[in-house]
Amino acid sequence: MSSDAHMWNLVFLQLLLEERGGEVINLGACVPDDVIIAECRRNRPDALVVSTVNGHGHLDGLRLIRQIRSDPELADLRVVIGGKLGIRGSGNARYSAELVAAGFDAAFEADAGLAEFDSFIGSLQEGPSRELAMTGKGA
Ligand code: B12
Repeated sequence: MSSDAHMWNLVFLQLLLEERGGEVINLGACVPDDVIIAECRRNRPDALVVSTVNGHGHLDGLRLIRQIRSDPELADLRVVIGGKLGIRGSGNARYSAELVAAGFDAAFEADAGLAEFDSFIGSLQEGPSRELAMTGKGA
C-alpha cells in the first residue's frame, strides 16, 4: 500500500503464492492506490492480495477498498488484506470486521497464522490461467 515501505512480507507472499501454483505480479512497496487500481484493470487478476505491516493498514486498506468497490470494473474482484493491520499486536483483530464490511473478501491478521489464508488460496479458481496480483503497503 502507498504508505508502506516494508518489502520482505511481499517477497514472502510471492513465494507462498507461487508455491501454491499461482502466477504473481508483485507491485512492490509504497504503491499508490491509483497504480494498484490501474494494474488490476489491466491484468484482471483472480485476486488482489494486499499486505501491510507498518501499522497503517486498517486506514490505508479502508481508503483503497472503497475506491476499488466504487469502480464498476473492479466491483467483483476478489480482494484480501493481511499482515499487521494496526499497532495493537493481537488487538489488531478488531480491524478485520471493519475491513471486511468495507469490501474486502477477507482480512488476515498476522498473529492468526496462515491457515485461513491457505484456505482462501485453495478456494480460488483452479486452472492454468490462475493469476494472483499482490501489492504491499505497510507491506
Ligand atoms: C525490516 C523492518 C523495517 C525496514 C524495512 C526494509 C524493507 N525495505 O523491507 C525499515 C527500516 C525501512 C522499516 C521502516 C519502518 N518500520 Co519497520 N520493521 C522492520 C522489521 C524489523 C522486520 C520486517 C520484516 O522484514 N519481516 C519479515 C517478513 C517476512 O515478515 P512480516 O513483514 O512480519 O510478514 C509476515 C506477517 O506479517 C504475515 N503477513 C504480512 N503480510 C501479509 C499479507 C497476507 C495476506 C497474509 C495472509 C499474511 C501477511 O506473513 C509474513 C510471514 O509470516 C519489523 C519488526 C519485525 N521483527 O517484524 C519492523 C516493523 C514492521 N516496523 C515498524 C515500524 C513502526 C516502522 C516505521 C514506521 C519506523 C519509523 N518510525 O520510521 C517505518 C515505516 C516505513 C514505512 N513507510 O512503511 C513496526 C510496525 C508496528 C506495527 N505494525 O505494530 C514493526 C513491527 C517494528 C515494531 N515492533 O515496532 N522497518
